[in-house]
This record gives sequence, structure tokens and C-alpha cells, in this order.
Amino acid sequence: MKFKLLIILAIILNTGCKQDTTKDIETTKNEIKKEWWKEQVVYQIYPRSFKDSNGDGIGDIPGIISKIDYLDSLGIDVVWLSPHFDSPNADNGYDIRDYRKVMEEFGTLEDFDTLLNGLHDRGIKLIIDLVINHSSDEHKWFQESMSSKDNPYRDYYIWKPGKETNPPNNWPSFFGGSAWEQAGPDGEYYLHYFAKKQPDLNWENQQLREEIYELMRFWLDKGVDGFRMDVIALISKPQNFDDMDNEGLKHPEYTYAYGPRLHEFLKDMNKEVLSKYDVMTVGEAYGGNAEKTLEITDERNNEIDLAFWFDAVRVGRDNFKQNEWTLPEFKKLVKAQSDVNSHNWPTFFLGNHDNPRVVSKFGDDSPEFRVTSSKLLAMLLLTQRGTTFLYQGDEIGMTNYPFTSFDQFDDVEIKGNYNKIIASGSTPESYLADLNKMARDHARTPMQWSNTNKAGFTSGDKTWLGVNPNYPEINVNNNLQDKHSIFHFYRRLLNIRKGNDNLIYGDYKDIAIDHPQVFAYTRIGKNKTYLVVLNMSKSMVDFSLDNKFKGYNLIINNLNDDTTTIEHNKLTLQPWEARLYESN
Ligand code: TEU
Ligand code: CA
Repeated sequence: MKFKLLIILAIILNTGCKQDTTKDIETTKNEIKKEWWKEQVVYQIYPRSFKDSNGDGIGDIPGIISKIDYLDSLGIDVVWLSPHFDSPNADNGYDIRDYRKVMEEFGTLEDFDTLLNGLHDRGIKLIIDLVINHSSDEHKWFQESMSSKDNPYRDYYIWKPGKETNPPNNWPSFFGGSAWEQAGPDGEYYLHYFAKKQPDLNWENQQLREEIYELMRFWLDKGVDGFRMDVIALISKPQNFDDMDNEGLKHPEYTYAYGPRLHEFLKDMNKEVLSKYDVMTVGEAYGGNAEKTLEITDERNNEIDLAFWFDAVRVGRDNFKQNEWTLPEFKKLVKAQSDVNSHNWPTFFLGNHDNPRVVSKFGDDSPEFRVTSSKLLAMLLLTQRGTTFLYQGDEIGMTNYPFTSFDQFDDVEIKGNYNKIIASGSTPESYLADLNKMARDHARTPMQWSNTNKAGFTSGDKTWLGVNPNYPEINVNNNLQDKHSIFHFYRRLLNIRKGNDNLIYGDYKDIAIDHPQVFAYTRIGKNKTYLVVLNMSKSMVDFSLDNKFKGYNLIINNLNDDTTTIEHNKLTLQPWEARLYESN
């Protein structure tokens, strides 16, 4: 009897095991492994532009500290802080002079600790920006490296002799001109993919890698919750330093990114540093295709957790031109990044400090539709599959800045590329018109807090970059007071999303991918399905739905407080109307 039972038990256990292995091979997306960093909504702060505390016209850490309650009331989970390190600001902090020091204009290390603790006290995490593809030319390492060929730091950067009077090859810098600059007593050239003041670090050098691990530990030991990694796909340089062909010159990022040792470097960094902390990492995976990006974020590879894909955000972009784009084109790019396999987890974002304002690019920033379309974009952002990234000011519907002359810009990229763009056939007027659509400075104008002096950003009479003249209307105070504001709509959506596994982990399915005006998709969770219907146009649309959606309940929409149930298989959508439905 006992024996028989044992056999039965063995059979059960055995088949159980077998089922598990097949499951493992065919995991559906609903069986995604839960991780805290998959569930977060991250809010990006560009410190220079967020809040000035001392009247010098430059945002700073005490300014951010004074707004922690604001962030808390919005309901975000994580703050991503753009670089706060000591820097001569050739590229607003993306050129670091000392990785262990806080930029003087931003405050002190004590201020940083106060910020970190203040956020942690409210259950908000903090990730910082790790810029380790390049440093500032004013970094001690570079000063040493440049001083002579025999200096022990020489090999921390990439030096090559020129070809007669020319640089080593024809590679261009993203910020204009050659990617090589001659320096030091030996007349050699150093590599800089970005500005001259941003020399690329030589990751082939083991000592350099260890120094980077040390500085990562310095911040992790303070308690930061992870890193956003600047241009991380560029750290391993191609080993072939020949000239590029013309095609390569147009899009050099594809030559520069995903070098031969990238995976090895990331795995080593993970093993030596990241695996020892419970943190999140998100890499700026600029310059690759989907396949390559999926490799660095595949959980089986132990490299980084998440990556930003740029295809959807940059839809219609061709270098410095923003061309027309269609909704189906955009939806296909979103699908490609949202619908990835179960070993990867996507990110979703529509803007950041390098891109125009979301309502100006993806919505309609005219007075008639700015509020409605900003709310629609909030719904798009907060119902997608992936860790969500919001950019400061989008929660109040801030818009692009109306630039009328070149001296209003600050960005090194705009100035550096001026000659090249004019030489390639643009006129100053047409370049300015293009910049009005896509310049990075649109996202960097000061945060608009109130309708008082300089939008309440500073108590002083100047700001490092102009305040958008629309601040008397578009500001935080107005948003806080009006319960139908964009801010409160974000808040409600954040609340719906928080802890909602069906919405966070549910499969993504676009149900009308070729529809020219409507973006409609479902998020199919284990217990509930969500239906999102967004009319991304300024005309009314009749939209047909499958019968299976009958009985779904409207839980939030961007026009009124209605909560109705789907009774017909046709929805009549108002311009820029956005609706979120839930199954029973
Ligand atoms: O951005 C890299 C990058 O993709 C951009 O420079 C891009 O070429 C540009 O925005 C197109 O308009 C990262 C940072 O996000 C950016 O702010 C820095 O300037 C850059 O790296 C260098 O650190
Ligand atoms: Ca200041």
C-alpha cells in the first residue's frame, strides 16, 4: 500500500517537473518575473531647471528639496536626477570633472544626502545619472593623460597620432566637427564623440574600469537606488579605426555603438558592483537596433535591467529635422518596444531633457487642445507596458519655447553643428524653424511654478535659460488649484496604476494598429483586461469595437467625470479624447 502511494507520488512529482520545464520554455508574458523596478514610475529632474533656492537663476539641490512634497503629492515612485556632479558645464553636467563632488552651483554633498533622505522618508527612490563614456577634459585623469605619453593616466583616454596634418580618421562628433582633437606636447589626438570638452574614456584599460566601479560604489553606499547610464552602448570602441563611408558619416552612432567588448564590460560591472546592491539600472541604448538592445537587457545575461529605446520618441526625426509622421508609424514603433519577450522588460517615455516637450511633439499645444491632449498623453504614458519615465513639467502641460533667435539657445549641440547644417543647404531661418520643433532646450527652460516673477523658479531677476512666456497661464499653482487640471489627471492615473499588477504586467495588444487617428490597445492581465482608446487627432471619430468589450466600465477619461459602461460596439470620440476601460 505504502509502496503504491510512493509510486503515485513519484509519478505526480515527475509530471509536475516536466510541466515546469515546458512552462519555462514557453513562458507567456503574463508569467513575467515580478521585480520592483518593473513597477516604477520615474520622474526625471533636470536640476539646472527645476527650482532655484538662492536667486542666482540656476536650479539647485535645496530647490529640489523644497519640492519633495510636490513630488510626493503627484505620486511618482522614483526620481532620476540628471547629473549633479562637479562640472565646468560644457554640456550642462554631462561633462564631469569630479565624480565624487556635487556641482558647486547645485550645493554640497550634505545637500545631496538631505535630498536622498527626504525622498526615502516619503518612500521615493533616487537614481542618479552615470556618465562614464566620457569625462570632462578638466577631470584630473585627463589633465594627467594629456600631460605626456608616459604618464600613468595616458591610457585612460584614447590617443592616436594624426595622419600628416589630419586627424586619425574622418569620424565626426555628435556636436559638430571632428571627433578628434589635438592636445598635449606630443601632438597626438584624443577621441571625443561629443564636445571637445568631453574626451571618451578608454574602457580597454582595466585600471580605469576599476576606478569607475569605485565611484559607483561611493554613491551606492550612500544609498542611491540605481543609475541611469548615459550613452552606455558607446563605451566599447570599435577596433577598426578606418575612415567611415558616407553612409556611416550620416549616422555615426551605428559605427560607435555596441562595440566588441560591450557585453563583457557590462557583465563585469554587474558582477563586481551592481549584483551586490538591490538597485535598478537603465541604459541609454543609443545607436543600436532592437536586437542589440534586447541583448543588454536580457535578464539571462546579467548586464543592465532596462534600456531606453529611441525609435518611438524620435519618430519622424532625421538628425536636425523633424519631419511629418503618421500615427500608424508611431504605433508600430511602440509595439516593437512594448511587446518584447518575457526575458526583457521595456521602458516607456515620450520626452526627456534631449527632446522637445511631449505636448508639442505628440499632442496639440494650441490653446484649444493643450490641456486635453496633455491628459491624453498622460494616459498613454501611464497605461503602457514598461517602466514609465515622466519628464519634469509635462505633468502641467509645459510646451516648447517660441525661439526667435539663436542667442536664446544654450545648447552646445546647436552651436557646434551650426556650420555643418548651413553648409548642408539649410539657411539660418530654416535651421531656426527646425530647432523650434526639436531643440533640446525646449525641455530645459525653467520649471513654471507660479504666475509670479520668472514663473516662481527663482527670486532673482535672471535665469540661465529663458522662461517660457506662457508661464502666467501654465504653471504648477494653477494646476494644483484646479481639480480638473493636467496635474490632477496624472495623479489619478498614477493612483490607478500603483500596485495594479494587471495593468503593470498585462500583455500589450494594439487592436487597431492601422487606424490613422485612434491609438487603441488592451492590457491583458491575469484577472482583468484594460482597454485604452485615444483619439490622437483634432477631429471627432467614430470608432468600432469588437463585441467582446461590451460591459467594460469606463474608469477615467480626460473630458469629464463620466463613468459609463460600453453598451454599443461603436464609440464616438471627441477631439483628443482619451478613455480607460476595465473589464468586469
Ligand atoms: O545623450 C546622447 C544622445 O543621444 C544625444 O546627444 C543625442 O545625440 C542628441 O540629444 C540628439 O539631439 C546623452 C545625454 O542624454 C545628453 O544630454 C548628453 O548631451 C550626451 O549624452 C552626452 O553626454
Ligand atoms: Ca541656485
